Amino acid sequence: MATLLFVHDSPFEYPGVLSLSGYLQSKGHTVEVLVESCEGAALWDKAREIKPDWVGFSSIFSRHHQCYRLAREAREKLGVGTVFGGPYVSYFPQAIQHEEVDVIIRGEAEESLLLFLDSHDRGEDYVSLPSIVTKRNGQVLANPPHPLESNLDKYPIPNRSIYYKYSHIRNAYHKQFMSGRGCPYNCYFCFNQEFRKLYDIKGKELLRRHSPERMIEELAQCKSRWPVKRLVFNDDIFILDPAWLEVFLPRYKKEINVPFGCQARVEMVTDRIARLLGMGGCHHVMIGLESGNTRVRHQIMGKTFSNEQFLRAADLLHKYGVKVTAYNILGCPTETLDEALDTVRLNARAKVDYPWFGLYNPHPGTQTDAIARAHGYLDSNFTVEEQRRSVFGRSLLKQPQIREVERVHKFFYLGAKMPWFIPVIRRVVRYNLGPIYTLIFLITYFIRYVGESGASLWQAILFSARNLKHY
Ligand code: B12
Ligand code: SF4
Repeated sequence: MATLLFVHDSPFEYPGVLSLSGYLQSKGHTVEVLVESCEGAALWDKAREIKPDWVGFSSIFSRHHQCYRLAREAREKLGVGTVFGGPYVSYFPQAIQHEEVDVIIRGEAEESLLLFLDSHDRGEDYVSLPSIVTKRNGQVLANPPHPLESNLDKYPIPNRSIYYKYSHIRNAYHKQFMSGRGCPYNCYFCFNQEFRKLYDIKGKELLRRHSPERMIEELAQCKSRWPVKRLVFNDDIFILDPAWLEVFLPRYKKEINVPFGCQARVEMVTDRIARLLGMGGCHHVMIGLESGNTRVRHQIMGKTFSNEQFLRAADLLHKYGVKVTAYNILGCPTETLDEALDTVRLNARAKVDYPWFGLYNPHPGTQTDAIARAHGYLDSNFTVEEQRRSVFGRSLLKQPQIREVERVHKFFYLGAKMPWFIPVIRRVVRYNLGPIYTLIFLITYFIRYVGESGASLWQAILFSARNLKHY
């Protein structure tokens, strides 16, 4: 049976890689993961000992350059083929033109990767398998995706030791879980539009979930083997199905009883849901507010709830002892300085506990990106490949007041926690104070992280030191 080695640089578990490895292992293939930031210089020596047939890369937009670099190294040091998957190459299959990318498997890949490894074992050509993008004699060949699996319980509980052999992933404050896949919304800036296009799906077939029993089993198994202080459900909208929560959360409280975080959509936070979450031991709910300005949120980001709905959702969660994390994006196409400050103000009014704040990163192919291009705020020849910037540094858009908005971003936490400071921020951001902005951002982001994660000061310092290079 084939041996597949996943390599990535970031020091945390990737739920997609966990799911793939659990499924492939259950079918008899050998799967290993090596994390560069944990292995350091020993990475390729360890890889050689594993003797992989293929090296796999789980690509994410803005981390894609790291995947290319590691793939070049893999080919040079191991002399084996490279297979890419994950959201980046799924929506940018042109990545196959890179010399170091041998094969791309688009979309959810449990079945197609299994078919690929099976065909390797039989010594057969993979070129006609579903979801495959590859190149032959200078020609790019791309096949339609394998249909989505509707029964997620078909996939076995992943073997987390492929990651938790590393002490700082094992001991990290959050452990990541997915109870379901898919989102029914269509926000203008989000990858979900591209996901739907890939599968040509309009309805609810996109939404799939593990049964409550299977999810409890996975959590219990993890808790019995490793330290679990907090966990996060990374489903796009964890609260999508109140009936599922009614069954799952009481069992979770009884059998798992670990504080957790989850993602929610404002319109779906009702009194019943907030109560259930509070009773289940939910520590914080992450809500994508994006912008506190109605024009920007509705017309540029495609999220059509009102400010009042957001305030009500935050109140309900607070009423049941659940903290609120709001995801905010500053510097969206056409956003002015005052509109950016509206976002700070709304976080303050809602008493958001952990405001998260990034700068808008254009994703070519999305509606928000098209708005930026239509206004001439983004170079027309800008492609997703060039994107190297993190969401914390500078904006790529060339639009009025963008420098001031970038500086509001650095003061975001202070404004959201001390609204009386917002008029001062409005004045200060006219001046270029150089690294002072960065320093304020780093300190306040650190404070935010400690609060939300519950990490000890020492752990938070270690975590920040490891992740500073992503700034
Ligand atoms: C969990 C999560 C995280 C986690 C874990 C990241 C990870 N690499 O898995 C954390 C919180 C750390 C994170 C961070 C970031 N994330 Co994130 N994250 C998610 C989230 C919510 C769920 C991902 C998931 O586990 N899905 C479930 C699994 C089953 O699906 P999957 O990961 O896509 O994997 C399947 C396929 O893609 C494929 N596959 C995956 N890997 C591979 C590898 C091979 C070889 C093959 C063949 C197939 C394959 O098979 C898998 C199983 O079917 C998604 C949104 C979403 N709903 O997908 C965003 C998402 C993946 N994140 C995104 C981004 C941009 C980021 C950040 C860059 C944010 C930032 N600016 O800092 C960082 C990057 C960190 C990093 N180094 O990876 C974007 C990616 C956009 C894109 N087009 O690439 C997404 C889609 C969110 C969005 N709305 O746009 N993220
Ligand atoms: S609700 Fe969230 S996951 Fe769903 S489309 Fe909008 S931004 Fe994407």
